Amino acid sequence: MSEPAPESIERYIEEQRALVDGELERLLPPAAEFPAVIHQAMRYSVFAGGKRLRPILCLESGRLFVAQDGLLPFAAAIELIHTYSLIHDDLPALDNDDFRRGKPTCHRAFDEATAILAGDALLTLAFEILSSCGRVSDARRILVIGDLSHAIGTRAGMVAGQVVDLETTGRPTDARTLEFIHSAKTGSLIRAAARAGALYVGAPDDDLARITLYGERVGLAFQIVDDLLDVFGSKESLGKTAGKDGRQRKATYPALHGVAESRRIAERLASEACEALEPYGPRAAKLCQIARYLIARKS
Ligand code: GRG
Repeated sequence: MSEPAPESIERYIEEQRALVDGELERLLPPAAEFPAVIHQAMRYSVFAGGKRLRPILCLESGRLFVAQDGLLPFAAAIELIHTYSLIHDDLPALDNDDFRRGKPTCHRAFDEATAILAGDALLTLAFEILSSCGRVSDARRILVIGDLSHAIGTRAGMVAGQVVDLETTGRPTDARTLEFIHSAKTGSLIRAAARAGALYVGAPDDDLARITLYGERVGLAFQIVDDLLDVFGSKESLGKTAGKDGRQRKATYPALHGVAESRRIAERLASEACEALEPYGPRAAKLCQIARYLIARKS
């Protein structure tokens, strides 16, 4: 599969990020709208930074099948769900973090009650957007909403991963449980983002299965790299506190498998993600390049 040079994929991702940011700006209530503090907090966390990986995957997977732009509000809604999860993950009762996306966390910049409500509000707004925006049949819209809801819930979804993560912190954790935590906590939303694009454009089952495999591999690889960055990254490069996993005695890939093996696993997963899309040839080059870019990232 012919792939664009890394510098061109970086430029492409930057362009897509700007597209998503424009849509987020359009969809979020203005900061001054009553009651202003909640809209300020929502906007603060959404626009604090962020790679916009999940919306970009959603857009790109839709484009693999059909050239269209009606998917943009769906992609932006996925970023709102992701930002909700970050705000709640940073709360004192969960990870108790002071920095996110290079800035004080939402509960530090505002207060804990506002941060909880801002997370709730972003999650709720996401589903309002998913149910009303875009140009898609009701049947496909419902498929995407159902799929995303499942991905962030308690049945092998994001909340399930977070719960098992909390339960296992400080305890010996086997490889299977660790894979479950990472795939559920982080992988399931990434997988659902990739699936959302394909579902939105009505991709047939065979195509959906390939995109699902791609999203699954990218999602797990992404969290393994996140574990590695926690060991080797700095607060400046990551925009969040580094070295926390070790201090909290969290189950991570480097802790269980070692650094070199964790990197090998992430690289193998990225290759498997690309292989899943081989039937599409050069059309899938961007998705493949994004998978490789994500495991080489430094933030
Ligand atoms: C309902 C209390 C409650 C919790 C919801 C918080 C939660 C469940 C789950 C946490 C999920 C989570 C935060 C997983 C970590 C995923 C991860 C690696 C996030 C960082 O993603 P990036 O690097 O961040 O894409 P940016 O800032 O670039 O968007």
